[in-house]
Amino acid sequence: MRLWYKQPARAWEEALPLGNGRLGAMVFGGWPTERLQLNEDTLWSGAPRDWNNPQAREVLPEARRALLAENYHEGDALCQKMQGPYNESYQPLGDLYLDFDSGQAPPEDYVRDLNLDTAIATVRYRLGATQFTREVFASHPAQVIVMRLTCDSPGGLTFTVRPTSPHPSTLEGVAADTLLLQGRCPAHIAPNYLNAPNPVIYSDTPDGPGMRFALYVHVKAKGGHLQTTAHGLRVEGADEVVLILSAGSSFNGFRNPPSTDVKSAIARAHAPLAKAQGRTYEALKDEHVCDHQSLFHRVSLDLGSSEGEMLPTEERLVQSKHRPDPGLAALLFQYGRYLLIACSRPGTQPANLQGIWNHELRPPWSSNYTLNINAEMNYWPAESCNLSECAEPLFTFIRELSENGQKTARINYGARGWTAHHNADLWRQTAPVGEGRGDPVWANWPMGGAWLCRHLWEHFLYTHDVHFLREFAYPLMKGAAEFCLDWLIEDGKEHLVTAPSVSPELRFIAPDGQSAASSVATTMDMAIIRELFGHCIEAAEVLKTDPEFVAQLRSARARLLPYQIGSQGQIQEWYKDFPPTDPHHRHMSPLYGLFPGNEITPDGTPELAQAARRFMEIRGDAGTGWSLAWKINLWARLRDGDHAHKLVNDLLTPVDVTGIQVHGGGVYLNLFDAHPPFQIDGNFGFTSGVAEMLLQSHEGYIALLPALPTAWPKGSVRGLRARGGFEVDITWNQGAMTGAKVRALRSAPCHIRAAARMAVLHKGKRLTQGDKEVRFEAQAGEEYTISVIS
Ligand code: FUC
Repeated sequence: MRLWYKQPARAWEEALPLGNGRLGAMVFGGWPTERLQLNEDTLWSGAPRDWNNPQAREVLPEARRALLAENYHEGDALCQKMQGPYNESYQPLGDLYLDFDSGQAPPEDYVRDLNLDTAIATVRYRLGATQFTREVFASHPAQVIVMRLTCDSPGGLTFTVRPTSPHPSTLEGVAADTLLLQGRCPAHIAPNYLNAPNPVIYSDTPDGPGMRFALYVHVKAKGGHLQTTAHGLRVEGADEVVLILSAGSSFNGFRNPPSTDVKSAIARAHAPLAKAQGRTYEALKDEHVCDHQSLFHRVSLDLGSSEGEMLPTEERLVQSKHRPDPGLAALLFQYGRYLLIACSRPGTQPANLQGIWNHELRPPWSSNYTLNINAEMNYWPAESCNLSECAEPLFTFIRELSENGQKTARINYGARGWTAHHNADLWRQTAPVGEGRGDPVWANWPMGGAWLCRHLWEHFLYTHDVHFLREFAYPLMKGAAEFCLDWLIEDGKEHLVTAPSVSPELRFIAPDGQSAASSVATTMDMAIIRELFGHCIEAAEVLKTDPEFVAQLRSARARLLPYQIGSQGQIQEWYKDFPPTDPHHRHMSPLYGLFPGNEITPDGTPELAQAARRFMEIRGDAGTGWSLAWKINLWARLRDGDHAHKLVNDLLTPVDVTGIQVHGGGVYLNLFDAHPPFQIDGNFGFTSGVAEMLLQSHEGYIALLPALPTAWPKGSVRGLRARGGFEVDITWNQGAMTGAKVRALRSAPCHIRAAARMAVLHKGKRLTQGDKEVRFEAQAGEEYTISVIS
């Protein structure tokens, strides 16, 4: 459970990520200069504003008329008239540099690593006869980043501590051992994909707009002495040094402009520092490791060992292309869990396109929350991989989005309920962006809220938390469904359809030979709405509420335009069988119902499953990082373990740190997912995909090893979660299950399927047995052993 390297990071994408949900650090491990690139998750440009476009409401009926009359280009032009301003960008906080005196020869025996099991990054090297060690971690309980530097010759540590920021900032020594950096973020940033003359705007008045932030660096040295300089703090001849970093912003909630008084940021940064300062390094470290392991240790995965384990991660990645290394897939699986723990904890912001790790003022796609796949993919592994509480930030985000989304629904479309489009940010922006020139194929897509709601329902399915469903989830789901009810229109042929409707983010070739984005009732729109209505009906039944609303949903659901099968036997993407502009496009939108949805299954809907397979064959395997990850999940749902495994391998392709590509996804040397550029969704989608290969529970039963590839003949997994409230362990050998354990988190019927004859044992007593299938009544808190019988 370790990523390790024999040289410092040469690029940001080689540095190792640490995080406590809120604070992030990328550790470079350099010599003679160490760099920790720092983030705080509320640091964004701008402030809330009105993104809605009242003109949209007048344009909408025209757009609908045009699209129902098959005038797609006119429809696209009208869609653009419904757009509003672009949203803001996630911001870096700064960097902590440690400048070591470099008079000597370069270090020997250099190793840096990230231990996923302890969430500690370590750098070790030798200079002459002296051994140096640095350890860094981001503590969730203490809300600080801690670094300890040691060496084995007395007084051997001499360096300057130098915090900087890419933003306008000031640095001062506030005590003999403490530095305070204060700064401000831009008042506005134009997204990186726009050609803007003046893309990064800072206010130049002292109390002008822009998020304020503060970073404390506290230095505790054993031996030697400290001295404040113009650029930082000089440590001279110490035996051991502990640095404590604490940061805060002036974020004032998504509804309000951030305070322009830096005092609130300073107070936020100071409180955890004051507490941590008085504690020993060992106490902080033990508390951190214990907290991390309380989440991380819930799941273990063993896919067998290989020679690759002996290699530095970089070489291992390259070698895995020639020699099978299933352990590397297990490492990347756990890395996804590690990253989710590090960037999404109750009370923090949800994971954005880069989790919390960003060093650029204009990060790719603003380091947004993009809702037509990416933000959702970030949370795919949360429930299945036993990190349910890490999804809390997403749920809060959904509730907050619904507030602005109600206004967007009403102002832009005259609709009830709430909606969100493709882009969202810290300010919970919900309207279509694009300023009248964005391509409707991504901008004019109002299904973000509806898609997000599946996470609320899934949380209920995994936990059976009725209180959560009643008080939190159902009202949000209902609001999203009300919007969809109002958004649906009659097609004049007995069906309810959506218009304008795009299939993210693929344009089609219209009958005149020109490409177009918008049409009517794309397959994905219909799938999302059908699913949301279905979930609302089920939820209302659990809660015994809203019979009239349920009746409305039922009748509307029955009239939604159904799936169609296209001329090549594939799930059809648009309401007509248009040719796509890019047959190998990265988005798998029409297969929403196969994954993340569960409407299409090989047993339940064999024709659709076959058409989904055909769709995947035509689309091909190549894609961006997240696209490869989506395909792992999709092939797993088709129970084709070998094809899923091919994509597991494809994603484990090392990618250069250059440019944006749409067919060349993989991972960077620090195993961050490469779209490219870095986008964390593929890490989370990968972890989810591996879990789907080993266990599925979306069809009313627990399927053990539904898509085990031949490349993983022997292994074990412990602690995966199944819907219904179960925790499951499985072992297998020679490609066949050898046993399993099920722990019931609640009393409920348990229904298991696997390719084996099974007996269920409880406290040594045989409860039942069956061929390929067993059912029993599970009692809360009890463990059941599934043994394979011949
Ligand atoms: C969508 C995708 C892109 C990228 C961006 C952040 O627009 O189509 O590939 O992932 O989001």
